[in-house]
Amino acid sequence: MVEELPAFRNYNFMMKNKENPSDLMMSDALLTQDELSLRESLKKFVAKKITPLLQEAHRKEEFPKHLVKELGEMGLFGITLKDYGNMNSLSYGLAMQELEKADSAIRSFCSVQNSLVMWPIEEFGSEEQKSRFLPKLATGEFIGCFGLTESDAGSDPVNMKTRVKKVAGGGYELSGSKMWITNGHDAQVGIIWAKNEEQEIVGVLIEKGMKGFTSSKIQGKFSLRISSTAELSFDKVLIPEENILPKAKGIKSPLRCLNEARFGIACGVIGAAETVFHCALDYAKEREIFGKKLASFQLAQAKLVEMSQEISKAKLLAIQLGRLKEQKKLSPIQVSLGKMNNCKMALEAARKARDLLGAYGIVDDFPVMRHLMNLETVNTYEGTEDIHRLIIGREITGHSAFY
Ligand code: TGC
Ligand code: FAD
Repeated sequence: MVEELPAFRNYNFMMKNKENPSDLMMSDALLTQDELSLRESLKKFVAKKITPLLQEAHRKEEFPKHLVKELGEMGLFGITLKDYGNMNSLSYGLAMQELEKADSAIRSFCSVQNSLVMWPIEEFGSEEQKSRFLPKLATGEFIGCFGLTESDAGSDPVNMKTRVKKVAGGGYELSGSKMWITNGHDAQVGIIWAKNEEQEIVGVLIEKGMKGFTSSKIQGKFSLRISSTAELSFDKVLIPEENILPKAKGIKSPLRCLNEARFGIACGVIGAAETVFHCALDYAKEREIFGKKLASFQLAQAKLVEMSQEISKAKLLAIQLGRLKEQKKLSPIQVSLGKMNNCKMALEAARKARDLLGAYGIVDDFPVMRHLMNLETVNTYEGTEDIHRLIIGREITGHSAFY
């Protein structure tokens, strides 16, 4: 008789981290006590204040607006800004991860407020603009939005049609439109990217109520239903000189904002993947098919293992992105790799989880289909999966496949 190998005699021996099958590489060991504590407090906040609202909000296609102030009170706006949260980059990523365990729309709200509105005001704004907008954005009294995409300029924002021109008597006139703008219908302030008469891209602070500025909420989305998405129109909106971001110049400026948000997404989507994975794992352990537990079939295990493997790898990738960012060594290429890899990973995890749940996978008593539908958007916005592939392709081959 062949002698039994010790590793197989006690299979638990390999699984010291048995309590968390979505962190097989024990990435938590790489986090500081502060990072772990932040995550713990957000976990409780999400479970108590957010998770119970999701089914109804999703059915009604409505963002629970009363949450905005609570998110502000939790310190979730301006997380990394010196005069506000003053936390490190990875803390921001971990916060996005906890929020996205609930729903990508909640994380989106915070991504926009942090990375696409507060960060650019801090980075490109005047002192007056910072004191006018940042305190209100930090508490949630103001909601912000970021308008780069147009109906005919998505992956190629440099082809935007929105224009600002100088007017006699001072100030500028803004004309054009923006499409698919998160929080655009609810925002008190928005950063709108437009070309000036020299064909240079500039950042304009638009405020609710400005004459000629209208917004309409896009209805009937199958994805990110809890997020409010809008089309914005500017019909010769008069913009005072003090609403132009003085330090934003060229396409590079909005792309730098995207680096911030893409990092948050690369971390955030791991949360969605963990939710669908744990849901599928619990389900497979309970569900009986052909007289046996679903989890005991090899094909089911293969799906669960791939999810666990990819989530565990994605966590290490996210931590490395965060640490490089803190050391100011993170390149846009690395951000693209993280956004592309982790969004694809989460989307594939959600598809596998949906499959494992069979028919139950399509109803909203389980969070799986909601996450799956959300992740289709997350894989598209902030640069589609293929755009990131081409960004990396250009870097490693030296050939641009864009034009
Ligand atoms: P390209 O020639 O590549 O670059 C022009 C200049 O910009 C620099 N650059 C960057 N700088 C910082 N960060 C980046 N990520 C950068 N990418 C490029 C570059 O070095 C160059 O600088 P310089 O000094 O040499 O002039 O520009 P391109 O026009 O060829 O564009 C390339 C491309 C396709 C990669 C870019 O346009 C792109 O990333 N497209 C994707 C568009 C996108 O992601 N849109 C997102 C809209 S916002 C959104 O989706 C919010 S979702 C909100 C929510 O979370 O709910
Ligand atoms: P397109 O650019 O038309 O792409 C269509 C397809 O063509 C994609 O598969 C793409 O990968 C592919 N493709 C494009 N170029 C190439 C190429 N060179 N080679 C090969 N394939 C290519 N934008 C904002 O500015 N602010 C926001 O707040 C915001 N929020 C959003 C919220 C939601 C819910 C959604 C869905 C979108 C949001 N967006 C926002 C817009 C988002 O960034 C764009 O949808 C995204 O950049 C893609 O642009 P597009 O939809 O025009 O697709």
